[in-house]
Amino acid sequence: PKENPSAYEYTLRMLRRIEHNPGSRVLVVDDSSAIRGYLKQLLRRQLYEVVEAANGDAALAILSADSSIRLVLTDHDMPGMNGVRLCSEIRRFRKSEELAIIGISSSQDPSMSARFIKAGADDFLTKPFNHEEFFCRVTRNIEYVENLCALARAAREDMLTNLPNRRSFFERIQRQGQPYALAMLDIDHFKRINDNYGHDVGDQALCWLAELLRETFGQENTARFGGEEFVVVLPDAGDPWPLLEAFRQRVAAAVLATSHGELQLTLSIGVAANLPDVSQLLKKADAQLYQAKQAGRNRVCS
Ligand code: GH3
Ligand code: MG
Ligand code: MG
Ligand code: MG
Repeated sequence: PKENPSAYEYTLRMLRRIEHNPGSRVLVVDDSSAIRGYLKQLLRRQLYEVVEAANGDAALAILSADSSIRLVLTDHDMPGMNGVRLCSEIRRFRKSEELAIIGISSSQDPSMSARFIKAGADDFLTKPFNHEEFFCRVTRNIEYVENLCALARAAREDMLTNLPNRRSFFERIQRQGQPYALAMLDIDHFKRINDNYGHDVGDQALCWLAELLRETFGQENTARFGGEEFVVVLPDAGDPWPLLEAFRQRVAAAVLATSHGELQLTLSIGVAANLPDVSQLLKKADAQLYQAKQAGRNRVCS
């Protein structure tokens, strides 16, 4: 048994990483263009996309504009802001869960690595370094951040439709405060779709509806609340009924193509607006949804 992963195993890991995280990028910060070029060439061998910055200010500007960067490699001695200071500045707006930082320095100062890590770096490399060490530290740090991002996403999104889930709906309310109105949408006789066409066609119908919700109200204003039940948040004051009625009509008129041929479905919708807290909004919308079902389905009650 081998103690270290072989080159073959590393290549497999690298390909798996690229397959799952095609957009991960690395930012290289160094005042020397020769060193930036050298690091870039090493990183490209591992198939990372590389972005360069010649100083701390440029690095901060790039990071504020590009949230797909997963790793920063930074030098310490640079004109203007040094690398340790840059780490503290980055940590003001990018947590360790979304971005790793590796400090790199040739300084003989034995406290250099501790200073980097106290300022928010995750790891440290002393120049000159050996390629294998560089490779291992970069891979380890990127994998760590990518796993955390994947976990955060799994906790936030429904895995079938990729809409925000119930937890994320309540987090959003906590963050952004009380919405003016909300609607609860439930597919009519959805059980029949499953029974007649199979569960996979039911899944296709849910995905189709999720896409239409996303397109109409915006991903951040929607959530999959339960099986075939969705919630839409309407932040703007104004009568929400016509918006939901238009959506209901659009769904009722649509013919969706599934693996089992063409399919139609209808929605019952309950709407609530202008109440003091979100639990009252949900309660009212739920009661209105019940009314809509009772009154014969395929309608909006408010
Ligand atoms: P109603 O008009 O009263 O809402 O009737 P309904 O059949 O839509 O309601 P009911 O609550 O009886 O059934 C909901 C069904 O949704 C039952 C469940 O199997 C199905 N369901 C829940 N989650 C999923 C899912 O992720 N995929 C599929 N295919 N079906 C699901
Ligand atoms: Mg330097
Ligand atoms: Mg239903
Ligand atoms: Mg239901």
